[in-house]
Formats: sequence, C-alpha cells, structure tokens
Amino acid sequence: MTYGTLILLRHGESEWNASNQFTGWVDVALTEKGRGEAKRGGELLKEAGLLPDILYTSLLRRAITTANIALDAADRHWIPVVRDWRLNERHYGALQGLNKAETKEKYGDEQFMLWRRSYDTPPPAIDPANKYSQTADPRYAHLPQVPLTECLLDVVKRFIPYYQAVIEPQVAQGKTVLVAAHGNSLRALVKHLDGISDADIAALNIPTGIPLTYTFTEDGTVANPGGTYLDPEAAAAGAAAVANQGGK
Ligand code: DG2
Repeated sequence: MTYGTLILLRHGESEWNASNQFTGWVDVALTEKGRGEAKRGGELLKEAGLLPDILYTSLLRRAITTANIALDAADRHWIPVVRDWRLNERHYGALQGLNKAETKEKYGDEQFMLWRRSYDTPPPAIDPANKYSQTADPRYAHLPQVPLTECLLDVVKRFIPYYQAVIEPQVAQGKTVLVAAHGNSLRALVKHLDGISDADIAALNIPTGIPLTYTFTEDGTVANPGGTYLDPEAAAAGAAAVANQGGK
C-alpha cells in the first residue's frame, strides 16, 4: 500500500498570539485574522487537491476551530475527527498568561529563549491554584497527572508514541491525514519526521494557518525532507514573525 499525505496545520492567530501572551494549555479563541487564516488554509488544501480523509486535533479550541473552518472551506467538514490531549500545545507552566515582550525584558534574552526554545529546560511550574492552571479542567480528568509545565522533550514523549501508534498507520494506509495542532506540538512532530537534532530544533518556527505537507516513500521514509508549505512565501514571513515574538 502506498503511503498517503500528512498535512500539519498550526491554528490561525489566537487572541493571545495577538496580545503576545504565553498560551500553552489556556483555551483561548481565534481572532478574526486567525479565522481568515484558517479559511485560507482550507482553500489552499482544496486548490492543491489535498482533501483530508481524517482529522486529528488537540483538545484546544484554537486548533478545533481552525480545523472546522479549514475543512468547511475545503468541503471536507464531514470527515471523521479524533481529538486527543497529546496534540495539545506544550504546557507553558508559570509563564501562561504572561506577556512575551515583558518577560524577555524582565529576565533577559538568554533566559527567555531557554524557556521558549531549549529542548529540555521547562519553565517554572504553574501553581495549581493559578487561574491559568488546568488542574481542575474536566477535559483532563482522565490523566493521572495534569502537567504543571513542559519542555519540548516532554511533548516529544507524549506526542510521538501517539503519532506512531495512531496517526502514522492512517497515513500508511494511503489516507490524507490532517493534524491541526500548535506551534510547539508541531515542532515536536517535525523534529521526529525530519530527524532534527535537539540543538537545531531551537531554530524552527511554525507559522499560523499555512498547511505543511509531508509525503512518504514506499517504506515510510519522508520523501520531501522539511515538508512543503502550500504558501512558501507566507510561511517564511509567518515563521520570522513567530521567531521575533519577544521583540528584536
Ligand atoms: C504558542 C507558542 O503556542 O508560543 O503557547 O504561546 O501555537 O498554541 O499559539 P500556540 C504559545 P512560542 O513557543 O512560539 O512562544
């Protein structure tokens, strides 16, 4: 059986992307711009003839809404959907809710980048009593322990085994699979797909709302290393904007 296509889609701009706040597991909505990005993402899929057979999303509304809008635009609103917490954004710990530029100003560029982009240094844990903690959130009641913070390595450990056990077999069956998720959960997946080192993954930024496609050879090896953005120019500009979120 020939492998299908894997499509990665980071949600469109969220309210906290727009206000430059660390978001993590806080369940914020899309902005109007974000809704427009999601629609454009769906139109790009349709134009490319990439019609998803199944959708995987996180449990967060910015990814869920993005996928709904994109699939509606591609006339694929009816496909089966699987939602799982393992696709959630990296839990940003005590940084959740803080402004990125103010945090960079307060702690300095090095500490800021360590928290944002180091592979194995998590931010300080959030106090479970903090209003931005998810400890009492019913959607995570089945977890033995709701995260209080995560580094990218923690995301790799929860998401990649799920990808290999649940999502990859669908691609291996020849399906076109849409994964609607987040900046850092998708960085974890791209790290795995492209074999990016723990050090080099720091430089990778995923733009909002632009489909990134992966195709595979007969034996499941990635056929287009780095993936293919359906709008490469917009993707480059979007990735640069993410990189500069703390201000230059
Ligand atoms: C952003 C990523 O996640 O932020 O949690 O603040 O994709 O869900 O908006 P997303 C957040 P950076 O790691 O790029 O600062």
